[in-house]
Formats: sequence, structure tokens, C-alpha cells
Amino acid sequence: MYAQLVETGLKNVRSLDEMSPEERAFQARIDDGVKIEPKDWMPDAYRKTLIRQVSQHAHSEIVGQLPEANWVTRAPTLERKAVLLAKIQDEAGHGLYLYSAAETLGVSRDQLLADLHSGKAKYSSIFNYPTLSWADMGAIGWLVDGSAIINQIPLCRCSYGPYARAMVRVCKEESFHARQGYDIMMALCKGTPEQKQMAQDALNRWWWPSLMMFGPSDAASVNSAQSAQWRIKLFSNDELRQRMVDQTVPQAEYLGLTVPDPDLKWNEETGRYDFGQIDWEEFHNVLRGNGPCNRERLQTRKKAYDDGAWFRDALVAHAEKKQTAQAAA
Ligand code: FAQ
Repeated sequence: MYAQLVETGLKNVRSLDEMSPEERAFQARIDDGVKIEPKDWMPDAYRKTLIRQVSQHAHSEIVGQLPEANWVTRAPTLERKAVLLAKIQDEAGHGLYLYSAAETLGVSRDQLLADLHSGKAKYSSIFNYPTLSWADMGAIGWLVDGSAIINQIPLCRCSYGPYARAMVRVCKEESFHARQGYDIMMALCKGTPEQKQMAQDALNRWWWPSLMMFGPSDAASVNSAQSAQWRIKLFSNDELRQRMVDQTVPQAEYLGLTVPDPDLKWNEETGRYDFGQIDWEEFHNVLRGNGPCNRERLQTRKKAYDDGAWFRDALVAHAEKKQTAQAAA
């Protein structure tokens, strides 16, 4: 993938000749498939890139609970409610593994959260869209968790050990999430015409934002070439997006739903689907903080953090008291 990105003109990576001897040795370990561990020497920029990506990923898992939490009290059956709750709790767990993985890079959790709350750190664009009906729970599991899996399976083989290992369990749980989402869509599509229409409406609203999850096109992606050289990224944004389309269109057909893209067409030559233009203006607008729910999501997270202050303080006070008692004994 690295060679392919350099060919497309993304040359913001250093050649071996431009690297220091330490950097060259580091790159050689990466090229040999050796995992980088927290205490190993690493270039500052590698550490910074990982802190950025892993923390954004952690924030996405945590903020990603909010759109679904909206439907816990309105799930149509007790079983659906229990399953949805379990899924949302899994996402909290993913956030915690990922914050721990980021902390191994020398950044504190307080700093990571401060960056989220101040708007400095990003989280995935997808979580800035509203969940208007129960069918959105199906569409999120099917399309959003489906996209997350496609993006994250390769991360299980990425060069940074703690991130790669965290991803193994995350991916297993995401598979269950995608299945539960598709199961909701199946039930709606086999139901009344109104229920099927709800499923179609959810697909119409979540399709394009799900494709945006993979990030800007390869030509516009500023970080891809360097991340590919360091084996943080094993496949490009466009390649993973194409996999999502190829995998999902037959699933939509099986449900009897129409993908909202008039340009979607099977291409005999490539053996893949051609699809229409993504509205990048919408994507960048969401990244700038102007999506339908950006402000609400951030406010909710900040409030949860502030409301939990007394509990964190109590934990610290308890730990300190215990330590003092142990020291005195
Ligand atoms: N949203 O140069 P690139 C989930 C930013 S987890 C917001 O291509 P990169 C589970 C990017 O940060 C979903 N920002 O960047 C779940 C960069 O900005 P910066 C999260 C985006 O890092 C399901 C700039 O654009 N998954 O869904 C987005 O090489 C249901 C230029 O982009 C991960 O985080 C976006 N969509 O590639 C939870 C996976 N795309 O920081 C609850 C790990 C790009 O330079 C419910 N992350 N940007 O100012 C990745 O694989 C990568 O970070 C990419 C972006 C592919 C997202």
C-alpha cells in the first residue's frame, strides 16, 4: 500500500537516506513485522500519530454510545432492550481498552479527556447524526459496526503491540454488533410495509455517513502515506471503503432494500461495485463541529464527566487513605 500511496503523489514520508540510524533501525523492525512495544524506542512522530489515532478511536467508542442510548428505553421488546444494552456496554469496554492502549504511549487519561472536551481531539464523524427511529439501531449495527469491522480487522496486525492486541477482542465483539443490527433490519423488512419503510429510511440516512467513516479519499488523506510506512495502516481509506460497498450491497439486496445511490453499478471488469460521489463538503462540515448533533454530543460527554467528579474524587480519597494506612502498619 505504501508504494501505491507514494505513486498517487503522497510523498510526505521520509526515505531511508533521510532517516537517522535509530529511525532506520526502527523502520527495519517494522518492515520485518516486529511489533513495537511501549518501552521500545520510537520516533516522536510515530508516538504522536498513534496517540492521535488511538485516542480518537477511544473517544469514538465512548461518544458512539450516545446515539444508541437514545433507544434503550424505547426498544420494542425486553430481548431487544437487553441485547442493545449489552452492545452499548461493549462499546464502553472498547473505549476503556483503547484509552489504556493510548496511555502506554505516555499520555494521561486526564489529558485525553481534556482534549475531547475542549474540542481539540476528534471522534468519528458518524456519531454526529441523530437516531430518529428504532430502525436506526438496525442500521447502526449493520452499517456502522460493519464499517468499523472492515477498518479494524487490519488493525489487529498493525505495528503497535498494545493497539493490535486490543483490536482482537474489539473485532470479535463488533461482529456480534453487526449481526444484531442486521437481525433488526431483517425483522423490520419481513414486517408490515410501514416497518419496511422505516428500514429503508434508516438505510437512506446512514448509507453515505457510513462511507464517510473511512476518512477522506486517498488523494486527500494527509496521514495515510506515513501511517502506511509505519504499518499503522495496512489498507488505504478508499480500499476499505470499496470493501464496505462490495460487502454491503448484496446484503441490502437480500433485505429487499435500495441503496440510495443512483450511480451504484456492478462493474464486470473490476469485479467490484462502482459508486457515486461522496459529499465531502458535508464530511468536512461535520469535522468542523457543524454536524446535526456535534454540540449535543460534546455537551452530554462533558456533563457526564462533571457529574462523575464526586465519584472519582471518592475513589482517589479511598486509595490515598488505604495507602496511608498500609504505610503506617
Ligand atoms: N471522522 O489523513 P486521514 C466505531 C480525520 S469506531 C472524524 O485519512 P487517518 C465502533 C483524521 O483524523 C469508529 N475525523 O487520517 C462503534 C485526520 O484529522 P487530523 C472510529 C476523521 O487518521 C460502532 C483527517 O481527517 N474508528 O465505529 C474521519 O490516517 C457503533 C485526515 O484523514 C476508528 O477510529 C472520520 N470519519 O485516517 C462504536 C478506527 N476520517 O487528526 C459505537 C481507527 C478522517 O489529522 C457504536 N482510525 N478523519 O486532524 C483509523 O483507521 C483512521 O484514523 C481513519 C482516518 C481511517 C479514521
